[in-house]
Amino acid sequence: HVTIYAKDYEPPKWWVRHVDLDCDLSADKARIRATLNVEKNGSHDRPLVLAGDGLKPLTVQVDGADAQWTLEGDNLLIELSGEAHEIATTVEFDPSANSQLMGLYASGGLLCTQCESEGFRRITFHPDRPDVLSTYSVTMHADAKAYPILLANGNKVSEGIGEDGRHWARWEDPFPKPSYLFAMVAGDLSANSGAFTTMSGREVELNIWVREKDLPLTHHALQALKDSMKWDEEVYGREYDLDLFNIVAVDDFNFGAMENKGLNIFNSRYVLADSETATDQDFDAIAGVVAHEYFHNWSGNRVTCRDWFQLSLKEGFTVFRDQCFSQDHNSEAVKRIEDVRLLRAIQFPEDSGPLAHPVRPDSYIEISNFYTATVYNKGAELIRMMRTILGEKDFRKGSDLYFERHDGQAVTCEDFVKAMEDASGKDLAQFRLWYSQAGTPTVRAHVDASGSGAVLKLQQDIPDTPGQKDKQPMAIPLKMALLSRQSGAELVEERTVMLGEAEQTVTFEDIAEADPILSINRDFSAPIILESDRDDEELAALARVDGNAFARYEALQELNLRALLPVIRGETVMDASKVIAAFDATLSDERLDDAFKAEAIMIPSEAMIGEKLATIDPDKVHAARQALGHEVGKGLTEKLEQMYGRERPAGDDLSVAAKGQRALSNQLLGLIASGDPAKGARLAKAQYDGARNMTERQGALTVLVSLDGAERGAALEDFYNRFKDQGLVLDKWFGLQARAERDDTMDAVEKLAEHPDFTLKNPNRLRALLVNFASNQWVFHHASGRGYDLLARMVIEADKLNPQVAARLVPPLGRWRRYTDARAKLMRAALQRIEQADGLSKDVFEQVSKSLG
Ligand code: B3K
Ligand code: ZN
Repeated sequence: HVTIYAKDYEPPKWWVRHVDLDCDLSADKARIRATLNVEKNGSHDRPLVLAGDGLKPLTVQVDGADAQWTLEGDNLLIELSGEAHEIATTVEFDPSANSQLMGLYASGGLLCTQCESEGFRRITFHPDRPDVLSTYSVTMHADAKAYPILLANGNKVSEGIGEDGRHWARWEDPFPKPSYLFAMVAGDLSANSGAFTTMSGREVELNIWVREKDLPLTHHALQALKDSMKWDEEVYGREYDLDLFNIVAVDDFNFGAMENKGLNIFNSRYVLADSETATDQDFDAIAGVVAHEYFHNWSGNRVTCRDWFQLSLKEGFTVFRDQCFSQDHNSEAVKRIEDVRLLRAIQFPEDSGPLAHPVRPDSYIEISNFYTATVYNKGAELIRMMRTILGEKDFRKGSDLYFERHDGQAVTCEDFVKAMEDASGKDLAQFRLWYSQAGTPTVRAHVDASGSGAVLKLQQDIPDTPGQKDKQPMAIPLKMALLSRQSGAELVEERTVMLGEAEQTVTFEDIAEADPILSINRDFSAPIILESDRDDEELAALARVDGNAFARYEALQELNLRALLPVIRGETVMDASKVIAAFDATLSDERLDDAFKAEAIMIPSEAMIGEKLATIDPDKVHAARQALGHEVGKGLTEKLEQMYGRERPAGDDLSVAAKGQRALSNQLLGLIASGDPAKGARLAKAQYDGARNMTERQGALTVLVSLDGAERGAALEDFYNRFKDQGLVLDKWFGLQARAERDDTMDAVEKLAEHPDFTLKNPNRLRALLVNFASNQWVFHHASGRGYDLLARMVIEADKLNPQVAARLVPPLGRWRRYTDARAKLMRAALQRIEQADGLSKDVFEQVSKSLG
């Protein structure tokens, strides 16, 4: 398998100015005739190289005449004599045999495409690299009955009836685009349609295409689309550019959704929802993904990536944009807390493990493996830090300049930073290290106060990562304040301190109090690990009085960890008193909203606790976390039950307040059950039986699945019978059981993998069972190694069908260095078994070989 290096980038030898496709489509045969107008780039005598993946050319013509060609591996080479030519090729393949779900494939009676990153070469021969931009015209022919709706990018310009019950449609996309944004869909679809009038007064037709029976589930997605269009006009001055915007939902999809120009294709889980079948979290995720894909129209499509090493250019920026959209439509602090939790749960482990890579990677074997939390979520943090450093006004100037300067181009992360620099006049030279240096910086912070002033001492340290050692200090923006211990008043008002040296001190004068408290990395202004020597009293005070909600949450998390870690290390027995007092104060604080309280009383997950340990013993982590939950549940019984007993909002009320109330209520139920499992089971079963929406139902079941007693089985059985025909809800049934914290979960997961409703062919179903299972630390790391065996077996099986999805299951095994010796050995053995499997894809090969290290 070949490694591709960023440093080897060369501009394309040939441009493709226009692509015309004629597609004859049926479920088991697609015949694609492509006509490319190519033009030499500069002066050279190199042949035209068109990438293919599993294709054989049936015909190859140059300027209308049959031409000489050769195949080099999968690639088609054609010698050309002039400066510009018309190249026509024909290929045929079977979409129903495409289990990789890349290129053109069949899903639930539909035909649809997925091209990012390199799927277009599975449809036709083409350079298939993002710096080759072309206009497209596409003619689709298909059976009119089986495929009444024919969609592609851009606008439909003509359509007609053919012979033998077939029909056709012709689409044109006037905006030059890279091939990864190509899309077409054929199927029996119905639309929930709407309209949006843009800021310059143009009317845009909006359609959410689904199977007819699913139409009632599309309202939320359509509203989210309208909200996104408005938000991008207001916040970034970006207007939609075509007269039509289509979204299609498909059941078999490798990830969340895809931003194809004018024709977004979505995993149906990010489109379909009503309150009976989707949780509040699902609703919010739908809005977030709809926004994300819509925002790509500017950050990704109008301005795209020069090469795939620049992936974070579009993904980091677009994640940042969707995070801000969701912050503006919900509780701002709570959305930030959720995003940081995700970053810590997924990106931090990635950054400290064998698969660590910079936000702008230097090399890859398979680019699909780099759609990671580092490129996406840490990438978003980089954009957020730039906004913090520049301020909102200059940041907007920078984004305006970026879009204006690069509209219609394929550019680099460097171009983005340069636009920010040019618009603001600020120097971001050192900041650029965030793009090239992998690893999560640790920052140590300490305050010395004398009674007349205070000195903040800061230190940073960036760990070695695979292929990178001895790193340079980074530019780290730290939002901080110094607070009065008594009143919480800001003795030093909030400001952003730039830490740029390995060690640095900041002096504050005229501080009357001798003992101010440090509030730092407010709003998680930098994606770092903070180590501070604040004592428990200081943390408890911060949790109570800090004016920054995020910082209050952080103080609570830290208090939890301080109760847990010494117990796990065997240094002491559990003392939950400080956590109990802090939770109590938080729950009683009337200035705080319910959504925040729900976050605040969440005990860190086992995985999160593990992150804080050099060597993880999952049994000890589990036992300590259970003990803390039990103490807190017992210690706060009265308050928890009283708050849990409050009246609930209407089942279909999706207001921010109602969502917050339900979230809090479900957290309270969890703590009650931790304190008193029997009572918890009773209350949860009652909530399950009386549930008026999926948030209440799933909340109850989440608690029940980890408990003993008859209630558990009864609720699980009811859930299955109620929802067995609704795939997206059945996914929840698999996921909930895989997340159960029980000593028989390992058995249950092995059984579920044999369940008639389980399949490796549907990525949602596969992830529901296996991703949830592999993130259930205590269960997955079963001392017997059965968890590793099961996952390895599944990776090998799944790889035969769908390498991209299989490769995503590997990282949990790659964490072996962090676990106790016996487990580490078993994990390595599982990786080695995968490595030795016949016909391994390059996707899985890359993840496994790097994981073995
Ligand atoms: N750009 C797509 C992701 C494509 C993943 C390809 N392996 C979805 C998104 O980030 O919006
Ligand atoms: Zn994206």
